[in-house]
Amino acid sequence: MDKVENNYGADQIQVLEGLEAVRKRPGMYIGSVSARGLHHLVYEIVDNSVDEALAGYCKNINIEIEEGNIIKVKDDGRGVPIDTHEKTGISAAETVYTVLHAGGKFGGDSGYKVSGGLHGVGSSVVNALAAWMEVTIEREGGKYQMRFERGNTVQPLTRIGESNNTGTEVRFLADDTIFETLEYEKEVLENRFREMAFLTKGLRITLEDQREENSKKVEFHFEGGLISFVEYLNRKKEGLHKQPIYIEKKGEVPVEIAIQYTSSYTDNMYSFVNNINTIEGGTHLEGFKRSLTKVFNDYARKNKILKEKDLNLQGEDIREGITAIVSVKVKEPQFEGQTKTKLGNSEVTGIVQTVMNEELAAFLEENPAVAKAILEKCISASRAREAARKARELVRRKNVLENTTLPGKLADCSEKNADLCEVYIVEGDSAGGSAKQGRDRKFQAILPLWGKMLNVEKARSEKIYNNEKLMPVILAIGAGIGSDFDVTRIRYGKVIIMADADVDGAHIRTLLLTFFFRYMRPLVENGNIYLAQPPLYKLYKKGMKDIYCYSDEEMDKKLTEIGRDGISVQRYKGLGEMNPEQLWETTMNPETRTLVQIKLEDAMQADEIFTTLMGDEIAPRREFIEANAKYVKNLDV
Ligand code: TSJ
Repeated sequence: MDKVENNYGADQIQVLEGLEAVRKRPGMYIGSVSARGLHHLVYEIVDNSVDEALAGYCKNINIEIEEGNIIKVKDDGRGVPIDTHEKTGISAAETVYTVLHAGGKFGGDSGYKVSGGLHGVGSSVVNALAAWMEVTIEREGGKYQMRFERGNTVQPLTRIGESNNTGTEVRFLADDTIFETLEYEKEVLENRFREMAFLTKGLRITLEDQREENSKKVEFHFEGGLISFVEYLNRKKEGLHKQPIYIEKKGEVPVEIAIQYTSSYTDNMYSFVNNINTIEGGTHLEGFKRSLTKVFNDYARKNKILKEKDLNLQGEDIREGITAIVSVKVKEPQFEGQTKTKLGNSEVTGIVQTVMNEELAAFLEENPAVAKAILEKCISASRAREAARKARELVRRKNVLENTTLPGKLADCSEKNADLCEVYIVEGDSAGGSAKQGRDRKFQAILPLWGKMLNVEKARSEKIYNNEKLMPVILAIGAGIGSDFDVTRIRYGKVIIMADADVDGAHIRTLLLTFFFRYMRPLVENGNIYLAQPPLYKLYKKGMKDIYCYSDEEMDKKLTEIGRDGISVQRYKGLGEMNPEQLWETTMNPETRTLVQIKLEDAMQADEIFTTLMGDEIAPRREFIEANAKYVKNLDV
């Protein structure tokens, strides 16, 4: 705190200017003022309690969404220090809420703060963006309270009673003049708190949504920590071994890892640094992957599972079907990458590698049956990869011979700059025909799909390369597939899935999205995938321009506006019912259409959605397809 000036007045002015900047440009501090930014406020506050738990002083965190979207967070930690700063005359507690980035400057922390980390912008930012905030601290035999409005202190820290407990409680209402919405989504918060609880073994987090009638408290508390986490992620999959492999090493850089293989064909790895999800991976994940490959190959050779003449298993073979969590704690994490979610500290690679080399090798020695089950799968993955490579070569050679790289049914566009081009993937020949006639052939290409769609969730990659329905999609996009996929080579900036607004259409959409997610992930991450939104209804009347409605609500609204007199309603059952001009006007014309962009920022949720949608269990899938609107929303969050 040595930069605080001796002059109380001047310092206060500086404080207010700081928070005013936050209110002027909130996006700079919390990313956005959408629902996402709103939820960030809660994370920001809860992270402080989690820090207190990491420091070993807090066991319970209780969160409530009160009526009117007021958030309450209460922990049983030591309570924010209340002593008055001798120079400023302001309590330490008040400083936390009113000085930008003041959090973490107090002593006695765990050293691995979540807050002050990636999204740790400090509680003062939340305060600045709250219509009001009320803080209650129990500490040193007393109960203290203070209150702020839009970041300004309206009641400084005051002793309001006695208490034998310790802890911190914060209640706040986000400022509706800043945020687009104040409506919290319970599931979004739940997912976050569940993850927090998995990552902090023993911590008990509860959430109660009092906006609901008969609201119930949900509790997240996992004595198994990361072991519980992988069991949870695999709960709809079939494990190759019962107990997850668990590795933990305390030290300068504490490392915690849990692994469980499943019978699925994809890998599912998540990494964390100081409890922050490193979506782009980084040095810790690199160390993990290197060691995984080495240890399994060494074990397989030593135990003659791989013969001398055999090639080594490759990393991707050894990761097929794996679910793994890698969690490290780093004192001064460097975050890199596009979204600043990639760990850059180079020393961490070696540390994770060493821990894994020792502990995983020891585990395999002690559990030969598990080692054998996993290696059998790796070997068949390796064979499948080899078969896929041959199939791919075949495709390449065929293309060279026939001198055509594009599928026959593709109606390509004339524009050559991929950024300006779009391809509509259309189910069914009749809709494909209308789309071909209705499009603007300068920049819009049409690819009609036919044949049996393959469920990629249940098939290994070699089948994908030979599938008659997916092959045209791969060729049209023109950027390869799987580990070969190169997003810089895509032939269209927008890949638009156009399917009917019914259950079959939902099925096709899901299959294609799953395929893109599993085999062309960068396309999804880049935001190149869109869903076309065909209208559900047409309202028409003599002498009136046709009105198209894209939802029931929109139709109700329009009917109220224009009155029902003499209006006829046509319900579109499929794209095929529209003529080319209508299809252009309602669904394809960039001036008038609506596109839903698919964005997958939460890979974990996406994996679960696709496992549910495409896996073997039928009941959850039916529920999911019935709740189709919600599913698009989930993908969209
Ligand atoms: F964000 C926040 F400041 F608003 C906030 C902080 C919100 C909530 C719900 C909890 C907390 C918080 C802070 N809980 N526990 C703490 N602990 C400390 O700030 C603390 C306590 C004692 C000592 C010490 O050295 O004695 C040090 C610290 C940092």
